[in-house]
Amino acid sequence: AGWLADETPRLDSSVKGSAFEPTSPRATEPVVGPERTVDGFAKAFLDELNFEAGVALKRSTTTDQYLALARTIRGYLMADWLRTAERRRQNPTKMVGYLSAEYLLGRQMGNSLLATDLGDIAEQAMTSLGLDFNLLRAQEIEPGLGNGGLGRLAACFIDSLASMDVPSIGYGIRYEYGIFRQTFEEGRQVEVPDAWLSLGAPWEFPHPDRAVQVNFGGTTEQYIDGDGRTRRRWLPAWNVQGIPYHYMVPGYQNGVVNTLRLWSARATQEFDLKIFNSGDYAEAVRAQTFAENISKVLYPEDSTPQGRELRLQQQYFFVACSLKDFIDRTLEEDFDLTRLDERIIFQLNDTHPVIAIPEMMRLLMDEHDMEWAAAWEVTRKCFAYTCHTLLPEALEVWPVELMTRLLPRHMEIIYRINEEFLDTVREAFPGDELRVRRMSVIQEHPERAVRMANLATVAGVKVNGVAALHSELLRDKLLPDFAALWPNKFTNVTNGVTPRRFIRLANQQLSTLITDTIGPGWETDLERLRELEPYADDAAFTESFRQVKQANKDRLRSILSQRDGIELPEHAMLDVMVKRLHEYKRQTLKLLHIVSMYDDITSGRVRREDVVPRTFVFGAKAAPGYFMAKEIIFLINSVAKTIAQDPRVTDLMAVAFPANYNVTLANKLIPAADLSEQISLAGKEASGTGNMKFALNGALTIGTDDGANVEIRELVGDENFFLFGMLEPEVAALADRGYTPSSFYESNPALKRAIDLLASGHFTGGDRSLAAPVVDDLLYKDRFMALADFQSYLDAQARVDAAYRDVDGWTRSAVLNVARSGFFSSDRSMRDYLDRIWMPKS
Ligand code: GPV
Repeated sequence: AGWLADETPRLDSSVKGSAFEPTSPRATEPVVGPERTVDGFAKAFLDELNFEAGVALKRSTTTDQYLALARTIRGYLMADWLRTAERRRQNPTKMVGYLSAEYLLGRQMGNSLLATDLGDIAEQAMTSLGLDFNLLRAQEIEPGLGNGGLGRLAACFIDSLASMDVPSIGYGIRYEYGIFRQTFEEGRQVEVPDAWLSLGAPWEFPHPDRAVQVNFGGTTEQYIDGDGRTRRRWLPAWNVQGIPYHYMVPGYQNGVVNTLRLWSARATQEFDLKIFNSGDYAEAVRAQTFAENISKVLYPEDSTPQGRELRLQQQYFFVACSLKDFIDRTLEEDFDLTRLDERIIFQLNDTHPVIAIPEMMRLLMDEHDMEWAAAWEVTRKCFAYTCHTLLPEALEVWPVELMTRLLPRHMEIIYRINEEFLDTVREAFPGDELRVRRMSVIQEHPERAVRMANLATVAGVKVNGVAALHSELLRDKLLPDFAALWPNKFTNVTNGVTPRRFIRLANQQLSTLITDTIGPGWETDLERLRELEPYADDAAFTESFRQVKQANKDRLRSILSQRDGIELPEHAMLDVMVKRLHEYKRQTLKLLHIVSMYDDITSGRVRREDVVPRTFVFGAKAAPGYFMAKEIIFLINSVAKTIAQDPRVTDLMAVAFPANYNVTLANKLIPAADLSEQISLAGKEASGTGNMKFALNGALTIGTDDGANVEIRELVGDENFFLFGMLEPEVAALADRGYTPSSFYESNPALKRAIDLLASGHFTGGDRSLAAPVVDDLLYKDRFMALADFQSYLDAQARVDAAYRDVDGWTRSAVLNVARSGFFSSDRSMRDYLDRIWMPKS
């Protein structure tokens, strides 16, 4: 019987040594990957296919082959992964815990091949077996576990942390369905579930044996503990299990493989058994579904929180799993939890994981016996908060009623944190009760609710914005009261993007040209792109650079033809606007420019020979419940279709809106672009990261003085950037005066013509009502002042045309954009976080 008991898998990971592999001699024995030769690779592949999948090559499907290929590649990473984990365990130091509800990873295979430098070997091995390597690569459905910029930023950051060998771990949610797949029906967005796991999941490693329990609901009570102390405890009503799934995060050819740990919800066995034993089989299965709903689907709202109960359950679920996971790890080395800040700094990726703060307090006090003061002392050193927005409506608040029902113990803790905090405020600003109300973690109106950004700011060691302008506005406009109290808490870390995925992988030809010109190594030292500057005037180099751009355009044309049946002209300026559909990003301003150009040509206002031919490309998903965003998508598609069918303009303009813009498509689109559209209303886009990817791939930006555009322009130079629009203070002043969009319409003939043409039904089959929602909003609301910036935008577009006609001048500017954008590597962002927030040399 004893023997049997030992064989029973332990589900409680608080049992010492079970949460992580024991450091027995066995764990340090060398792990040897397959041989790095074509034959070695082919043999490993066949082993996967034959012995793991149980399929003969001759009978295998493309899916079988893709899965075997993926498993073969990950086999080469395994030794490095185990070695990295062991090295970190042997030498425990302070780690970075990145807490993010989203990781927009993109395809894994290309990145793994690049990290291991196995691309050529793998390709030759597949060819030797008679298989089409590129067809197999195309099988992968990208893990779309994020909405847009925020999720993709998290993916870039963990790539950089691995490439820089920073001890770190990413924590998040393994959504069974990621961001929806977008299709168009009659020009309108239709959402299809993203069943990304349906073909098998070769990149993940489930560890059901390391499940963690997460509690919800119930009540709290007072009790007297063994030492006669009065304490409080949580009596939860229900619970679920979190199952960790591990993903490899390979560094760039440096032998480091970090871990991304994503949690999946399951019903607890205890829960199950109780109901099963009661005989109610159907009820037991229902309970299981209920639990598994928690990690079922990614909420598709980007920057506009919906305040749904399941969303709060998701947030608490992954945060509770992650904190327990990490604390158990430190306990393994008998670590004193009052010094936890010497082992971890948790970075809060926006407010989504901020419930981690009261959860840490609860763990330390209720589960590890610490007193309030000691627990607070350490908790306030373990978190830092990144804010990613300036839109007040994007700041998460959770109703007290919901919080109390779902997390009653956390609500108590939040009240106490707030009480002590407000005492501090009153001490610093005696008699200023208005200020106290503004700063309180609890809002009273329109309903009592917890302001998550305030909670994060109270508890965090630092609060950072994501671009220089944003960090300033965050400090001075969004959280000025907090800045007055704690000026040193606020800092900036400008975002960045990983050059591995967004230059090396996306733009192989440019990468080769760069390496041929300045030598290798720039992929991990991106400031070295500066060495390209002298070549901006080198005829041979600029000719090659132009050829690379044209090759990328040709590739894009063939992809869009195959993928979407879109046929694009061969020679035209490629003008690209790809990002989530949001009114503040102003896709409608771009649309007004297109309609205006169309009107100029069809009315004969411009001579055809004076027109610079353009291809406009849009990529954008709208949140399924965002009415206006969906109307804008419909209108763009309507304009695209009308233009494609109008012989008066087809040789001069085309509009393409491929459905389902995602990381995979971004990698094909960005390297082909000539012009990058970054046209948000000044003061609304926190940073933008697409803007960086375009500049690094040699597109010129037309943009407002907003977010990271400001820094891009500063670096590449005014003469290599098309600036337009009001500056943020002008926007604020206009808003204060009172903005009436119709006055711009009345006084600007070009604007009036464009809007009238849109409104006329010309693009909507003669039906005016189909264009009305967008047109009326622009005329009577226009919250983001597209009409106010229209003329300035048109003028800037005229400058773009003139610049593009000068082929050499344009190429020079494009080269300088590449050469001067090295600052935007996410490696630099990670350096900044390390120096200013995570490991400051005090
Ligand atoms: I708040 N962002 C996002 O993608 N989702 C969100 O919920 C929020 C912000 C974006 C910002 O809009 C971008 O300006 C920024 O570049 C990006 O986060 C990364 O910081």
